[in-house]
Amino acid sequence: MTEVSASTPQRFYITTPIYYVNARPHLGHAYSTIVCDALARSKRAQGVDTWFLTGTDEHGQKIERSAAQAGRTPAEFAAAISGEFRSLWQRLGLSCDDFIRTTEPRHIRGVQKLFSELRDRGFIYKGSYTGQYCVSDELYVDAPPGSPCPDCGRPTETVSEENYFFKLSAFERRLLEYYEQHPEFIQPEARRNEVIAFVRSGLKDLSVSRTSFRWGIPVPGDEKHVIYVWMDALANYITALGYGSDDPADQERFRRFWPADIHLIGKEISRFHCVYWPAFLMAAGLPLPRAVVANGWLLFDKSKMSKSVGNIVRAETVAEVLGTDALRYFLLREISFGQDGNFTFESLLQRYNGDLANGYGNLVSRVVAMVHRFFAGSLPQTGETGEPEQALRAQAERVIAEFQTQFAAMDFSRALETLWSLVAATDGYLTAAAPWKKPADRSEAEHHQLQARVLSVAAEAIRIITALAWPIIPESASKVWKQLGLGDLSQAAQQGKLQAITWGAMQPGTVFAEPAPLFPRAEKDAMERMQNLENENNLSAVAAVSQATPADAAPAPAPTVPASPAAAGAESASAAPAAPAPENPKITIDDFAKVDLRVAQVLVAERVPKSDKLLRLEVDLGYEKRQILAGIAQYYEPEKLIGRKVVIVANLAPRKMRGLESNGMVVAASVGEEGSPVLAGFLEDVPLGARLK
Ligand code: ME8
Repeated sequence: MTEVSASTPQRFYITTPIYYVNARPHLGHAYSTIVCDALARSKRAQGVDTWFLTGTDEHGQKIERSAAQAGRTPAEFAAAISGEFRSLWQRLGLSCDDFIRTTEPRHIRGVQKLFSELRDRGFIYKGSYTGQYCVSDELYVDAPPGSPCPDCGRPTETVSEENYFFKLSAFERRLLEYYEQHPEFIQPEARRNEVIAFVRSGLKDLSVSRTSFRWGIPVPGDEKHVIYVWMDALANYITALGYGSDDPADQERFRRFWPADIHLIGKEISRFHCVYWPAFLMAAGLPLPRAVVANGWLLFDKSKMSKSVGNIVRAETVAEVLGTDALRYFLLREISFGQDGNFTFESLLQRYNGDLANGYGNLVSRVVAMVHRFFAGSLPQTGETGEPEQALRAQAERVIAEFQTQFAAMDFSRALETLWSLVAATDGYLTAAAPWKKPADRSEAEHHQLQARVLSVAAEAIRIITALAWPIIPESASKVWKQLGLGDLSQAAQQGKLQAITWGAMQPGTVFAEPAPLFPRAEKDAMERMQNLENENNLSAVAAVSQATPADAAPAPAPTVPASPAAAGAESASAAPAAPAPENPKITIDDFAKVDLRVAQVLVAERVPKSDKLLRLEVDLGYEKRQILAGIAQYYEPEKLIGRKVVIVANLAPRKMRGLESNGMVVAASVGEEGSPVLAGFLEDVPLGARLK
């Protein structure tokens, strides 16, 4: 990537995509947000006035439908999931300066102003649209009826509506010129080429309003229309700063930080950010962002980690078992930024144990322990140095320069590889000098001198590694800084006190704090614990989404109900029916026949130790007995289930939870606001093993 240098070295504005609230956050969302957090921290550490924005994208047909499926109003549903994003970012210690929700009045006001501005300037006109629309991607698709969406492959729907159109076609040439003159605008190169090819193939005017549903921001003055969700969403980057506000403080923030330095996004939304967004801004007469940088996809089991594929891993799981820094380090070190990368629990543990526990963590604890043991915790004078010390210093100076260049170019994996070469070199230096053992032919005084030299030099190298690693592993780096007797690293970094990292700043006499564990070695059970947490979560995910109430959500900075009467009307008009109609795509009888549903009788039912959700059942199918784990412990007393006939999915692949294998799944209706499970049963007597078809 090309380093994005800010318009003035004094300020830096970075944004994540705002995430849809149709599903709960997973590692893919955490990845983009962690990358932004690391960049924002690094800028702040250099003394740059930094603004880091994230948030949630809450309008549109997709959210309206997800809410209906969960039996909630869109406003309630959006508040609950948005709250989950916000509290996860807090739990992961992400340093965002603002979190915008598109249902906030400040955003609604700004979007309406942008729409009016574009209409007043003659770039929006009324027409009608008949064509295909993909609800999942909220994308107009230029293809005949019945065509699948070219992006996600799902069926498109035919819409025929009176719409407002944006004159996108008028910007074709200007966009191409802009890409030409600003090669750093779209990164990496592969995305740039795709976008240029798309624009060269010709741009049609874009429909920017919808009339067939209500969950959106009303078009000012024509409120049967809601504004197209992508125009609504993209505008967050300016409305969060204060665009559309009369408050002088907001106007000042907007002047200070716009245009953005980096819009960080996932590669699948490049077109929206690199074509539509700059065209809207050009039409509104606003400056364009300096760079749109796309991360690749995090893959799990070989496909893009996503809720709809059902292959997600949650950031909370990794954070709970290995800590947030382990997650941050892994994502930035393992994935070559800009490309797709695999997530596996095996590689996570390998990196954790290899680089963090045995590498950096072990180095720090050895040096800190020896300073306590041999010098009562007070850093000794270095004294005279020789060739090994000079070599280590030269390497440290090389690493500082290379790391900073690679990090600024967003080549995080190489930057960390470079930095960890200094961990290895310091380790090697320590091992070669072996300050912990005195050879018989060395005098006490000479040995003491060697210990002083080696430990003070190693401590200096650790200081440098730690200062550079802070944006990536802030929690652990802060702990190390304290152990080195240097005080509060986060504060120092946030105040821009790490601007020049040079060799030789450790002062003799500095009093070290007590050693504290950094990265305890992860044993075999760590993997199982993570897998168990994921499996249990999958079991309870559906119920939890429908159980979550706005009260669970972290408080939003502003009220969540739309401010304008029209928007409030839209909200009540879209209140969900009690039993929402299913809207899954149709399947054939052959598809259904693949599911082997059978009658079984519960022989044993008991709680699974240390789990408040799981029951362990032994069931009899007539032709065999088997063990099934069911996430119903909060709803059924185990004793009352014994002898009961239930329906099970008999051909579900076995999986392990809490170390126990589950062979099948018990079928239940998900009922009411709570999504409580109610087990399927029969009025007539049925033999065990009978198939449901
Ligand atoms: O697209 N690998 O929201 P979204 C890497 N609301 N990154 C991933 C990922 C994965 N497997 N899965 C998700 C939207 N992401 C719109 C954006 S912006 C004005 C509106 C990250 O909830 C990645 O950054 O589908 C991706 O672009 C974003 O989450 C998509 O989040």
